[in-house]
Amino acid sequence: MNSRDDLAISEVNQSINMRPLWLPFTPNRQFKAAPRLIHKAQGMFYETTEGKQILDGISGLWCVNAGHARDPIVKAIQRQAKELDYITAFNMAHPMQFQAAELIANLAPEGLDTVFFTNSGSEAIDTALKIALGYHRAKGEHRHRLVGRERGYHGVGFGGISVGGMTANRKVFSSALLPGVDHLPHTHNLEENAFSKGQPTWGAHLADDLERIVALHDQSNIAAVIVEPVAGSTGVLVPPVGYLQRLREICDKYGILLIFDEVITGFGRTGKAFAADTFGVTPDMITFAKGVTNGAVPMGGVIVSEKIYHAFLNGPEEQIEFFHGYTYSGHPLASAAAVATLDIYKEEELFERSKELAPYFEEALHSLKGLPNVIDIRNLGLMGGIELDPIPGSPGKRGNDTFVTCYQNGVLVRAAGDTIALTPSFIASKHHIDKIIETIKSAIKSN
Ligand code: PXG
Ligand code: PLP
Repeated sequence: MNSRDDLAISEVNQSINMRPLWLPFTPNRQFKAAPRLIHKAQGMFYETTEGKQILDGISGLWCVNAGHARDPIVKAIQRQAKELDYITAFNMAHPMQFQAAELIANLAPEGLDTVFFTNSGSEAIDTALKIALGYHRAKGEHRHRLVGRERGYHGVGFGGISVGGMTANRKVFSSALLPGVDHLPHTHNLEENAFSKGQPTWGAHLADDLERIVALHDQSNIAAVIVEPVAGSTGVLVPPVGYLQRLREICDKYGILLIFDEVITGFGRTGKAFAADTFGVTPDMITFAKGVTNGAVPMGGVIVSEKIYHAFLNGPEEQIEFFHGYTYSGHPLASAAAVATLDIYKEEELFERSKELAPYFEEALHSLKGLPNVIDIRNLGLMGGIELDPIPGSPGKRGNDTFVTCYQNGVLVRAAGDTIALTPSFIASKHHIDKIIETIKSAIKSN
């Protein structure tokens, strides 16, 4: 048998046995028939196993905010692997995870000061939902109901899909979803808000639906509301002006915890550390993942308010306060990657750079208005969505075809159904934005 090194790069794909791997969120048969394989990344670019350069228009998957293969992060991971590979997270710890927690807490809005580590966004959501239930119980209340939102994405755990609102992710599992969950209406409305730049002006009143849910179940039963400040996965839905403020007010009125799922919006995506800062609304908890390590090592977590953390500290000191945790919570490699990543964000002022680039990105995106089948364009910070008119009877096909054409032409975008999502790294130059937009333009014209 050939060793991999003996093979020409173009032969590598054929030499791989693709059968044993089940790829996530992927049409496996179609993919394996025409695979897209990446073996290297640097800065704004991927390299395919055929040696072709692909401009990354989506920061990996909304995570590589500082660009690929950043040297200080690579070195920090290497150093950490050599020094301490693993220590149990239960009743033991290592110094780096405290440093990571402190840096994250320092970036978080005032009052959110305690970090619980997980390994992914999905685990962060399950953790936050459990903290919400535990908080009310610790206070002697038995609030157990949770409120999510239509079209919300909160990962793929049973908690996350229960409060989430992505039909395809829920329908097969509908008999096993958490009980006691209501959903707010989503905020997407083409008639009122199509082609809004930044926050749409119509729709703050949609938050008032929470009043209806409170009236239905009584406030004494409702533990928490969870929303993405800007819905990402569903195709970039920007909150209407005043909407998040209204949610905060209603939660305060009834003693309901407000959770912002900032797995995508965290770490500079909206121009500030968290979308909570961008919108001037402070939740009681923030879930994060992705950008915390620049995508280099899996890590997620929940940032909770002082009030929540202290509510758990009500038993004897030798008693575990929260029966929850993961084998790899605060893993040394992830913690080292997080510290190095947060240092880069600070040293290179990347959140400011994200903010500075946003107006150029906005103009470039909206230059696609008027192209065939473009029915909406939405944006906030370095998040953009271009909604295409679905082909009748084949929802998602136009989006997927556009994604494939862009890839063939050297640009990676993401199709969320028929919405093309763009989320460039904060190190992108205007030239990169231009190339991404030009490639999408010709793909839209040809599909
Ligand atoms: N919450 C939000 C808001 C997310 O965007 C998760 C939770 C789950 O994180 P993990 O690490 O468990 O995947 C996410 C993840 C897309 C896409 O197509 C986005 C995500 C995942 C998969 C696809 O935009 N975001
Ligand atoms: N399943 C079994 C059998 C386990 O022993 C464990 C952890 O010890 C888990 C699942 C959970 O794994 P993790 O802590 O990585 O989430």
